[in-house]
Amino acid sequence: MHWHILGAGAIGLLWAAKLQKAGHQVTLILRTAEKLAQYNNTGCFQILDDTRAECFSTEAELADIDTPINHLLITTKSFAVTGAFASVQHRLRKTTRVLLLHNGMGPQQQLTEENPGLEIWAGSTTDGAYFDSPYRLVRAGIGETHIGRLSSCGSDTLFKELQGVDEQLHLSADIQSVLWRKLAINCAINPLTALFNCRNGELLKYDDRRAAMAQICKEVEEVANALGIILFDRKLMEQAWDVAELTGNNHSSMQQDVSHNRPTEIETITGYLCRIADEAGVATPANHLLLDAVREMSLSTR
Ligand code: KPL
Repeated sequence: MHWHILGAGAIGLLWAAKLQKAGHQVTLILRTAEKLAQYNNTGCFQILDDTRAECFSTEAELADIDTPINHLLITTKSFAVTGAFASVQHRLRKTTRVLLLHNGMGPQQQLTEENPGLEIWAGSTTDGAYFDSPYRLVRAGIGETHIGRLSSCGSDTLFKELQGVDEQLHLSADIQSVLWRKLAINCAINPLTALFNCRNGELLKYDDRRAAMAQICKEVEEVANALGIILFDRKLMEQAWDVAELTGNNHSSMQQDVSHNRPTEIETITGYLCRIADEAGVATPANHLLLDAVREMSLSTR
């Protein structure tokens, strides 16, 4: 298969490497001529793990050319997904398959609704990697990736064709619930770490932070219940506590975005939760407060 990847961040490059190693052809789609020239200067990216560094010479191009795209993977920040999709829409065919692998919710549902004839998949991953210099990625942990088909058209053969790409890749028959579980954890941790400017584990150390987290979790559970979505087989607060503890030393993605003055994913995390809650008539005052607070702190993506 030939995969085009939009979003050359950590997850995009990890997937480029996995796909290439499994024998697929990969092309990165870069946003600007400047980025393309910068990438072509070295013409490759590196992935480092505990034992070795591997180099991947992956092709790269801009979105606005005309060659068709058969398999499209979007790994941009969630607020950039619909724009990224639009930038290559003229290159998609009836048979194109699209896989969306990003945080938050909203773009997956929007693109599926707006493109009923297209086979659209979504996924959620706990894979971890970070850049220690441009195009040099350090593998921080091997996680699991769950993918599932969102569109009613198409079939599940894509999953079979992706086997061999990642041993920790799983097919989900209910990808909406998988996305909700990730959303629930992100609602519980990300905005609070941004607000308190702290590491994930530091949410658990103070009474006021724990109380805020418990209230957020309670409201998220009420929304999920109203929609008939089963989150975890225990309280969300217990699950989120464990994630905060396990990733205790990490700075959440939202805390990092705020501290580097970058746009945050608040609109597709707490913003999505609040919008769905309002539509379902479920009160989420603590999440609304947090949404307003993080909007005030971060660059607008609305
Ligand atoms: O997914 C995360 C994020 O930072 O976006 C958590 C689970 C909070 C880990 O840091």
